[in-house]
Amino acid sequence: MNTMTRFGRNIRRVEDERLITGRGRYVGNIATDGVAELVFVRSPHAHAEITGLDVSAARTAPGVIAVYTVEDLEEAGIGAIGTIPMFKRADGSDIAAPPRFLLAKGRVRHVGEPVVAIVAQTKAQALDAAELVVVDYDTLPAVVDMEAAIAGAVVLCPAAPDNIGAEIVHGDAAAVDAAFAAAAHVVSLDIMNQRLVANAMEPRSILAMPEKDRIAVYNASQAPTLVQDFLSQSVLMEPAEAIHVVVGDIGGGFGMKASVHNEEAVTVFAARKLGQAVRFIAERGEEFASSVHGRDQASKASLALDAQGKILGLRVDTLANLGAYIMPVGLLIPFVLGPKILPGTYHVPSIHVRIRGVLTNTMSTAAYRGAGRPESLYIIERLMDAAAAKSGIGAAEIRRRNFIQPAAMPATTIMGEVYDCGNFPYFLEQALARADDAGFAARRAEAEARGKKLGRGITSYVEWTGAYAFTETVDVTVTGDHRVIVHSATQAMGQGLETAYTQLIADRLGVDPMLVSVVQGDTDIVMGPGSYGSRSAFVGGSAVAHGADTWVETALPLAAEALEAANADIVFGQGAFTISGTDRGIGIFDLAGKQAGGQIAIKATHTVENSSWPNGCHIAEVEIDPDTGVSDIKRYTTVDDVGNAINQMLVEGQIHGGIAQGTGQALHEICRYDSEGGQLVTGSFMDYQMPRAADFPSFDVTIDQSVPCTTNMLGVKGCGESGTVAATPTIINAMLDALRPLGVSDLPMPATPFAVWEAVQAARA
Ligand code: SMO
Repeated sequence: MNTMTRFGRNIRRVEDERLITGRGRYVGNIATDGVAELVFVRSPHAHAEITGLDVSAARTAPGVIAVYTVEDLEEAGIGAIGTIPMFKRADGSDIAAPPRFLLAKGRVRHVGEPVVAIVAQTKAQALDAAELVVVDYDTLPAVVDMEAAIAGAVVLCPAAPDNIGAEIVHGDAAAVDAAFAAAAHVVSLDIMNQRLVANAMEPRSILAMPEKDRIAVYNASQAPTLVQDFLSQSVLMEPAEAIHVVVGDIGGGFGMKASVHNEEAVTVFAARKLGQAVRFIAERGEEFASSVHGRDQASKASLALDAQGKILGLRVDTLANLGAYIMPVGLLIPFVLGPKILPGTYHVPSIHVRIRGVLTNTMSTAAYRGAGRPESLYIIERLMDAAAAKSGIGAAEIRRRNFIQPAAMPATTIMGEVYDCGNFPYFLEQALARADDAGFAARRAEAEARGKKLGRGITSYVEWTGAYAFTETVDVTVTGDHRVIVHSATQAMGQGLETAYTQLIADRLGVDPMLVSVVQGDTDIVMGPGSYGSRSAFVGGSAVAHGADTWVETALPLAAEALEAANADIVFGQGAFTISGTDRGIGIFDLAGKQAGGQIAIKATHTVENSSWPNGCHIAEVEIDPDTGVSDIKRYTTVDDVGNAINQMLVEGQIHGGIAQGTGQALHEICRYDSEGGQLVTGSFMDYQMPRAADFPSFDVTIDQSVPCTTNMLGVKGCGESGTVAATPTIINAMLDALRPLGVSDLPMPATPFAVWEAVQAARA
């Protein structure tokens, strides 16, 4: 593989030495002298009226500094947090949801809902005091399953007797009806994208340190400026400038850390109220119960095709579990962001999609790696394989017949999105060759001879990046003492952004990467949307490159002055300005040293033109023991189009992690509530299975840079989530391919050995 890129060398991650030698700086590493610890008393019930609340014993317990309930919040003017008023119910009435208070008010609506906050000198004292809080609950029937919820047995919000908080429809029902009426083949599937827990290695963490006129908030957040805004508007009612949000290293975010949770808000409230530093670091169990969950969408999906296997229409009816309280992105993901890629890589002439957001007695759902795209891609890719099987056309061939062709780019999809570029047929063929298509039949026969079933899943995926947050601001400073400092408000959480930005700036300015420092996570320095929707390299990277160019433009007249030449005669290259046609010049560091203050600093804002569309093809071969249901991923091959890769090693790392995470959904993970009482059944790693290294073969990943993105100056498309989007259908389709000869046509996720064994037994019976 070509290891050179147009951005320079694939340098090793510059952040790793710090991280692997224990010099990472997480919230939990900040010195805690004089820092009070905050813990929560949480609801043990899924649904209950609070009939009595006695915190008096807790207030006088040893070490306790304060005990807060919702009354204290309301006294400070902190009311219910708003939802998204732009969405409506089917009858046009306003979006309906239980009011989200930061601490429960009158009623609890899911297990783990924070009810009381206790601040004490030590965590042990806070936990002891929590034992002394008496909460009287009158339990109510709870509903956690969406079908039961829309039947209205238990009502969470009187304005939504059917528990449908809001509904949205995309597309043209009449056109789809006509397509289905004319179809030669129709396939329909009930598809469950089960609920998942983000499980970042580092739990949610926050430390709030009030100063006289300001407050410093150290928080593991993917979106520091969003935290600042939320605290300013909904918690402290202080101007944003008074709130200094600082983010150090983050031990994984996966979208979950893009939401501001109640716990973080209450911690900041407590610190401000007490005038003292307060910290909250979640326990693992609290992460399971009360960090925003992902997915949880149930779809009835049908695809209509003509006799040649060409798609005529797509119909999807989705119930999206919002939880008890609506988090803003929890609604945007199923309603808007996910459906945009329902057509996938295919020409879909008609579409009709209905999404109903359902209120249940569960934790809120919100962003989780991929955020809507994994759900949608899973739907279309499952349908394509079902159609391939039903029509006998085959998984690769049916895709070939339906791809949006490269010559049609830029292509506007039936969802109204513009794919700027993409060569879907080429990526399929590349991946088939790389995955040894020719040898598959022999491998399958060999497995058969051992009593095993080998299947192959082929996914042609596409997803969007940017999340419509297309603008980013950077600072670039070059100093006389040989440093280049870049400030970006995008936020590293493990991706390697420091490395990617270092490479970009070093390449653009022609300096040694060792001299570059990338500074992120400080709202006093630079503000912006943060990192989510795989936007960092795409939007943030473009802004860094633009910042370098802006720096050169700004410094050029200064160089002309220093060299006593006209601007027009100055050229820039290799870290120096020179007078064109001569050997007279000045290096950027020398030039910076000559300026007042010994540096040249610029601020630059840049906006990319539109979304980008990472795509490609993933192929897995999975072997199943039909007698035990145990599956084994034998091969996993990808050819990924991320546009230009700033650093292939980083991209491969992102793809690897994405495959593991998407496979987690396919085979291992599920967040389960008991349908009777609404208890969280999977509240620890004993009950919630994460994928492990031993579950995977070595991945064969090819980054093909032949189709650069046209919506940004770098030609990059992003890669943080694409592996997750592609892997889930790849694994399940491989398993169904293996089991179809036995009569199995569907598998639930996670497709555990037991689930597979059951499906095989049912088919045999
Ligand atoms: S969960 Mo992603 O940051 O769209």
